[in-house]
Amino acid sequence: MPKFVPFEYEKLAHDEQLRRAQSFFELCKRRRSIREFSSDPIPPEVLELIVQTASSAPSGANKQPWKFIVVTDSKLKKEIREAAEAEEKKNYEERMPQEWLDDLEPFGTDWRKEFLGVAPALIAVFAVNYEKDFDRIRKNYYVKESVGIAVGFLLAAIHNAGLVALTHTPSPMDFLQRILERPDNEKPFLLIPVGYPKDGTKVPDINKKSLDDIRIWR
Ligand code: IYR
Repeated sequence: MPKFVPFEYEKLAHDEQLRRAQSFFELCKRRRSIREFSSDPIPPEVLELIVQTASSAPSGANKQPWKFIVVTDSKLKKEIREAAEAEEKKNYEERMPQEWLDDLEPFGTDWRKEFLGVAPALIAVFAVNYEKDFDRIRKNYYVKESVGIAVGFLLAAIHNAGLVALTHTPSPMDFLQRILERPDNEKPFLLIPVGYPKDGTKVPDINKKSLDDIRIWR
């Protein structure tokens, strides 16, 4: 028999519901991906709460198939930066087709990833594909979906705490497995530098799609 406990819930009045929905939207729409960081440190207890928030996300069979490696050590950050730049140099100079390079033009990105050395924390998110329970292998379910949702929570928590981040996807990411000494059942998912924006940093002049472009009522 599954064990169930009472669900604590208080229904909001309509005006309060609307006010909260509006203010969360106002908060979220101010979030931007940032590529230039200051090196100001983040209080560790803030980072811990952000990671705990991410881990409150729903996941397939509640397996919570994620690991968050919070890197603040300068030597490790430098090692990660150098490995990421080596891969990205090959991407930008040899592996990416012209269409992709053209699509990235508005963002002004290139193979240089200075932010990986400067940001006070890098959160390397790993997807845990299965768990080893002594000799037994225990499956996780909907791993990519689950970790994607958790990263959404993570980004919202970072933004809510007045910090900025970049959802970075160095590719391929095998170097993170080696440098961060993660076991075979964990695979790198995203690398997220977190911190404060460098004074005077600018962001690309881009917009989100309008509601009419993305929502269909039926
Ligand atoms: N991972 C590369 C390229 C890149 C790809 C996409 I799609 C972006 O939105 C941004 C960058 C890099 O980090 O430069």
